[in-house]
Formats: sequence, structure tokens, C-alpha cells
Amino acid sequence: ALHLAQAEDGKGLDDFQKVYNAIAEKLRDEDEFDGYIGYGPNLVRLSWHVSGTFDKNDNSGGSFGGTYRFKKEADDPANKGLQNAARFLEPIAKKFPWISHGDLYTLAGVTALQEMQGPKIPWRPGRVDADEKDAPENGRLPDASKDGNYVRHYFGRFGFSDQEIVALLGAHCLGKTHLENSGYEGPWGAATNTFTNEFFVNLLNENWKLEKNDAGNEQYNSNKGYMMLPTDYGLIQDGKFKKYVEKYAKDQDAFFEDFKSAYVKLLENGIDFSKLGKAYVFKTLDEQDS
Ligand code: CCH
Repeated sequence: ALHLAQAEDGKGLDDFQKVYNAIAEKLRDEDEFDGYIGYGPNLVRLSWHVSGTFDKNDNSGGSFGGTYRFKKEADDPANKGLQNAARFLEPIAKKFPWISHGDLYTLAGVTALQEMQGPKIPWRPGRVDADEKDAPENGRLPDASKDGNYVRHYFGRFGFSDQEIVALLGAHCLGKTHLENSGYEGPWGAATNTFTNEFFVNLLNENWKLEKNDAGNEQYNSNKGYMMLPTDYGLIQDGKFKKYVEKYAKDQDAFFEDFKSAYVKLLENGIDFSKLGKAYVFKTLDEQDS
């Protein structure tokens, strides 16, 4: 059965906006992280990895239980590098002890995306901390060395369509790969902490060469210093994916709209929010300043 969302007692939009603001202000203060990329991309990746353990066949994993806080899940080799995001969130969790871990991890991703000029992401509270025994086993996150068909089957586990998969992967406009984390190295584009459709533009327009990196893994490199994972490149090797890559490269608004829906679905997989009211839409720090 689906997990029933239960909102934190007595908490409403204003309370969650305060958590949003605390995360957003810390993002501004600690902008020097990772060569001045800042923590935004790492927080987005955390929100996806805590959700990406979901399995629709038995409704296990996913963002609901906040089980990333247990060593078993945090130590999944696929989660290497996310200790940074976890450490970033520690003082926020202390300041707002009433928020569940699943809500905090997902709200952090929403905050980071909006502060990096991404679309407004409607977000709903109500995830409830689960026990360590409910933490999913390691190995549920995807393998970047594979091709487009692997990606299609991988995301089938969540019930995502080709269009939703392509939209989601546009998040790779953000941040970079780190040899010491994943065995891949380099950014996907120039604007590593602004949310744009650059991933799709670069995928179509750069001159990609398949090369072995210093960890011995093959990745696609361009002469501008950008990279693509084999799974990313799979999106232009497969015609059913490629038509969406072309669409989003031409139309950033369409990308923003489709990304928003797919990302909300990713964060809410396995949860029944029917007892709650409307989703919250948060103001960015900039909007509150003016
Ligand atoms: Fe991703 N991603 N991702 N990814 N990802 C990596 C980094 C980021 C895959 C592999 C990798 C999504 C889907 C996939 C981000 C968001 C999303 C890295 C480098 C690998 C490898 C990690 C490192 O070395 O630090 C694969 C494979 C898939 C699916 O096929 C989805 C979906 C999202 C979000 C919606 C973001 C953001 C980063 C940058 C993190 C950072 O620290 O800069």
C-alpha cells in the first residue's frame, strides 16, 4: 500500500517557507563550495537519490521514510559525494527539529532548483521518518556506464515515460562529475549553478569524443571541456529519446514545464497525499526582497 502522508502537526506554508529561507540563505553564504559552484547541485542530487531507491513493485524505498539518514543507505557507493549535502543540512535539521528527514531532503532539492533560477516546484509535506530496517538495500541507483535502453528500463521501475526520463536528465545542466566520487570527471556545460536547457543544447551541438578518463572509465568529452556520461549520450543514440532532446533544446519553457512535473512525480513516488490540501509554492529569496 502507499504511504499515507501526515503533515507535521500544526505546520503550514509559513513554517516551510522559513525552512526554505534558511536553506536558501546558507546556499548564498557558502557559495565557494566546489570551485564556486555552491551546494545547489549537490542538494538536487541528494533529493533525487533519496527518491531514486523507489520500487513501484513493492512500494519500498523512495523519499517517504527519510532513510538516507542511516549509514546503510548513505554508504551506498552510488551516494559518494552526497555527504556534502548531508553535512550542509545538519544545522538546518537542528534549527527545525519538527521537520521529517524525507521532507527536509526533498524541500532542499526544491529550494536549490528555485534559487538556481529553475521552475517553481509545487511541494507537499507529510513524509514520516521510518526505521533503519526500512532502509532499501544498496544498488538501486543507476549505472552511468550503460546505454539509453538501460536508462529506459531503469526508469520503468518508477513508471516514467521516455519524455519524463529525458526531462529529468536535463538536471545534468547542474554541477559536475567528480573522479573521486563516481569515476567520471567534468561539468556538462558552462552554467553549472543556473538551471537552463543547456544540457540538451550541448548534447546536440558539441563535438563529442569517446575517451577513457583517469579512472579508466569511458566518457564523452568536448573540446570546450564539457562531458557526457554514456547514459546521457544514450539520449541522442535512441530516436525515441532524441526527439525530446531536440524539443527541449529549442524550447526552454517546455523543458521547465515537463521537468517540473517529472521531478514532482519523482519526489512523491509511493506516497498518498490525498488527505492533504494543495501543494505549497515557495517564494525565492529574490522575490521576498523586492
Ligand atoms: Fe545525475 N549524476 N544521474 N541525475 N546528477 C551525477 C551528478 C548529478 C546519473 C549519474 C550521475 C539524474 C539521473 C542520473 C544530478 C541530478 C540528477 C554524477 C556525478 C553521476 C555519475 C557524481 C559525482 O561524481 O559527484 C545517472 C546514471 C542518471 C540516470 O540515468 C537525475 C534524474 C537527476 C535530477 C533530477 C546532479 C544535479 C548532479 C551534480 C551533483 C554535483 O555534486 O555537482
